[in-house]
Amino acid sequence: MKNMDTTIAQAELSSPSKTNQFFDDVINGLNATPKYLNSKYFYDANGDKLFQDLMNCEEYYPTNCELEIFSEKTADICKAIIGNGDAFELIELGAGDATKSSYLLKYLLDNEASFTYLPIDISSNVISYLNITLPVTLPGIQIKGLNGEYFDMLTRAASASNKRKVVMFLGSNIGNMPVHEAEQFCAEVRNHLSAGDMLLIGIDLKKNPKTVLAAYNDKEGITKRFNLNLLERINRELGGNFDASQFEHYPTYDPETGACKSYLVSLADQDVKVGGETISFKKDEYIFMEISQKFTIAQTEQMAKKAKFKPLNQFYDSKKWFVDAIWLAE
Ligand code: AVI
Repeated sequence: MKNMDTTIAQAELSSPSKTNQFFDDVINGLNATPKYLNSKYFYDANGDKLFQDLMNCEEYYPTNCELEIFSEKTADICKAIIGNGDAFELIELGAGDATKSSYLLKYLLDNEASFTYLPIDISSNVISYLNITLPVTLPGIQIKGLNGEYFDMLTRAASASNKRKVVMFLGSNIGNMPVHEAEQFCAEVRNHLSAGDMLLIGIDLKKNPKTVLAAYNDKEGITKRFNLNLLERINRELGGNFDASQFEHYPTYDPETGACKSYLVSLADQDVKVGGETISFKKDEYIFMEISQKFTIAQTEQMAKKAKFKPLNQFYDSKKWFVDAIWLAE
């Protein structure tokens, strides 16, 4: 769960090098024109809790759509990844609490598929949690959690065995990268795989623009707090003095490009201190906070092909708002 990821993110940021990286990224982003912050820093313990609340709020549809796919299409997804029945490694990038993948893991175990589950997470807490809990909830599972950066761990997984690999990257996390970065990310995953390996990727699709915008502009104001929390996190961890009440959350969705973007807009001319640095804001100046890109199916297929994957299967929720696609490494 993102919840766990982020509780974790905070614990792990307490190491000096990670705190310095956080500080450097914040200062670089706030000194840039236009100003930006990296949404990967949303997930401290508070951000984690807020994301959990978001996933339960009425307007935020992606989590429920993907859960529906994993719970209703379990057999079809598993058949596609089992293929001819050879032993394989099921690798999950950013596994969190493995709620969605547990549907697949249970089906694979019940059907005596020969596989090892390798969750990869930047958080050692997540990995310890999965190593301990999954053998209890899913008896018989072979699990080897890998704690570290995605691509370092993929390299390690690839060199540890020559079994076929099925990589999962769920939750439309791919949408939190600008399109060119998302394409590079998919190409990098492909570079770590061999022909015949697979990527199972969860992607949020273009839909009625009002539905998308509402998901990032919920009535309860959770998304707003989720964004403002990053300013508060900078105060807590980097000695900042942001006054969150002097910033307004401004979400946008462009149905033409599929880019859903969040900004924080300064309500006044103001100076903010972060560590020893002073950052000046003009009234109405904005900080770009996050992109949550939405795709057409044609765009997902184009992304697959650019990264040298062949799109094999597409599994949709009943509203066709979200897709979990299987791409074959050629
Ligand atoms: C984690 N990620 C896919 C979420 C999204 O939909 O972009 C993060 C989020 N931001 C605002 N609401 C949810």
